[in-house]
Amino acid sequence: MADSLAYKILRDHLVEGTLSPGEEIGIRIDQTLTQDATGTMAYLQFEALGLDKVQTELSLSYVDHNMLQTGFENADDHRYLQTVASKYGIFYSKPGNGICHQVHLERFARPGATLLGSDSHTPTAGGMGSLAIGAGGLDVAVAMGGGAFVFSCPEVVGVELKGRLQPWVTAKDIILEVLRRLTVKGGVGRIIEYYGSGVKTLTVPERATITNMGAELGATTSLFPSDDRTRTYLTAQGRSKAFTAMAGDDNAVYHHQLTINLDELEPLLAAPHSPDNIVKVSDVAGTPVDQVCVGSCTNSSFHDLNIVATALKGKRVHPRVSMTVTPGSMQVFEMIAQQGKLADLIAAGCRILESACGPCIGMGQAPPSGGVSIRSFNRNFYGRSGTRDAKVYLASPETCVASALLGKIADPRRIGPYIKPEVPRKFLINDRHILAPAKDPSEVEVLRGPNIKPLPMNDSIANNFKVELLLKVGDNITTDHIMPAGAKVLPLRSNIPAISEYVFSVVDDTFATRAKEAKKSIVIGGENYGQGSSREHAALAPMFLGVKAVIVKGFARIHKANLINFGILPLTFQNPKDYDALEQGDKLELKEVRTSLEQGTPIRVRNLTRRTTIVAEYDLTPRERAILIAGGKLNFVRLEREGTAPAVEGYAPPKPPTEPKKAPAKPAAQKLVSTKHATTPRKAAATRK
Ligand code: MIC
Ligand code: SF4
Repeated sequence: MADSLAYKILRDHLVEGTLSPGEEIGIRIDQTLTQDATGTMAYLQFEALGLDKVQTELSLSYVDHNMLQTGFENADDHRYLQTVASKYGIFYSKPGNGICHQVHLERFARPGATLLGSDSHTPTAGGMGSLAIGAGGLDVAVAMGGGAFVFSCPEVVGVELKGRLQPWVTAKDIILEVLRRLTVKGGVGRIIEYYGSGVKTLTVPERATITNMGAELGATTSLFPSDDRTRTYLTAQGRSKAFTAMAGDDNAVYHHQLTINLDELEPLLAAPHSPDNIVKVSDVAGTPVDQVCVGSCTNSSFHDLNIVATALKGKRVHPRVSMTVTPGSMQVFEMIAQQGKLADLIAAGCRILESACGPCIGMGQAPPSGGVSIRSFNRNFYGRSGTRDAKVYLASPETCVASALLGKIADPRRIGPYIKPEVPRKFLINDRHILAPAKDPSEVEVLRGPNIKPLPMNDSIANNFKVELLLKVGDNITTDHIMPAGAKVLPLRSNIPAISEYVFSVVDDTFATRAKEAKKSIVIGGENYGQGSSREHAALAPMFLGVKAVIVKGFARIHKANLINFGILPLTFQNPKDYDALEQGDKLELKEVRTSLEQGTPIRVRNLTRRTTIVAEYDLTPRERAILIAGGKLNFVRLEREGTAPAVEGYAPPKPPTEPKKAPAKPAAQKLVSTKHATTPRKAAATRK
């Protein structure tokens, strides 16, 4: 059968299962990346695996999120990350070197490679034909140890691009159009693959804007072919050897298909508070603007800043607007400096920020009360900017700069003739701030500051337990609701007891106190629960507070995997109407949980307050059920190694080695995660709707 590019790359890396949507598959991971806010946990987990060295082709540790150093915490974490990287064979990109996804695209991504990153925007590298997936830190730790990445085989959505963008209409408008059509849950369980005659009109950085923001569709990843444009980009990055031409077959079969005619697109915006709340710029033009921010991993390439600087040259940012510009990497920063574009931005009144996530993750630049902020970023979730009543819109850098000049939301087609950006024939290459690992690891001492607290562990699951329904939330709850970020909370990412105080604080600041009082609790939610970030803290911290299960109408992929990894039951309502019959404060009893998981049957939930019973289902593979019984993945990996993994119907644990190894203290990487477990299709699970 004619294959999509996604399935070609998956097939090349397949180590478990068969490529059939919904089946559990395992793939070999070539490259990994972490960023600091998820990286500290990932490396603590990697250390817990007891290996000498990472087993991947390439692993990188970036520092780009926790850049404010108002206390010792972030600086201590950076030092831990630098030393742990040096010891275990990982390259370290220093703070200031840039945003992980931008730097990875420039210097490391390669067509056809698999990349697993502990950040949901890892699919940025899909702009270069790399199959790049975001995951929780624990999954990345396992991949660094040589273990397969195990997930549910996605369907592939083919997006045909036709024609050519009109002047001032951009790649950002393409992904906003995809979000308009598919919504923030339209990509769940799917890979979005772009093809068609319009593809060749887009440069690699433009493609990367589209694959980056594919994360907002909830997609497993997004992917472009690797073609002459890719070759040009890699050559300009001095990496022509990394080029391979790759594309889906001409008559590739896609599970779903949509076509976008680029000629017909016009500038779009995502209005507050969701990336799929799409409006035309012309619909809201004239709305006064208080802040404009250009940057983030979506739109901070040389291409983007070049356009912004050229549009601002000799002009002035409107007096009512505070405008920030963030170069995505040291490369971009140095290039705009050398070419005089930085001076143009400064002269126009832009506030230049260091190459990092910054305002995108609430690290400074919170807008004024009730203010309107137009950002070239990818997320405008409620509260994420740091000002709860701010109205954050997402747009292209072009729409941002037009709005900054006029002081109101403005269509870039109004600010003059289109500036055709030149595509650099050669980028400025300077990898001095990417540190290679130590030649002699024994000389490296891993330094841990007092902010780094041991990883809390869960217990294996009980058969019956009583819980309090602590919180009932609606649809599309984001990880920014569950575990907020921002300048105050992010420094606590290595300290679960401290960060857990902020769980759900955006919606209910009594949650942590009530959870500790209740000891065992449960949360109820609607559709697409846990969309957004890969932060496993949104599972780890609730686990620490005693949250035993979450019952919702539907989950986002990475968050569901994180719940499983930390032993929280991800359940769904058999009858969605039961959501209405449950109220905050209800006392519930979950019956025969362990037995049900062993047999793959639904779980009965008795409402002790209302004297009713509902049924909760789950869409879990036998291996995932075994992980939940063990109380999470770390316990499970240990039990599997000891040969005492939980007995679950359909799951065959690997046989323990018959002869002890010569060096038993350091198990071989491949043994850490089974490559032999059963691959019973999800569809066969008794619990399937
Ligand atoms: C985000 O954009 O929400 C983040 C911050 O980059 C997260 C990772 C994190 O929470 O550390 C993500 O996208 O995965
Ligand atoms: Fe950083 Fe924002 Fe990109 Fe997340 S979305 S990696 S916070 S720039």
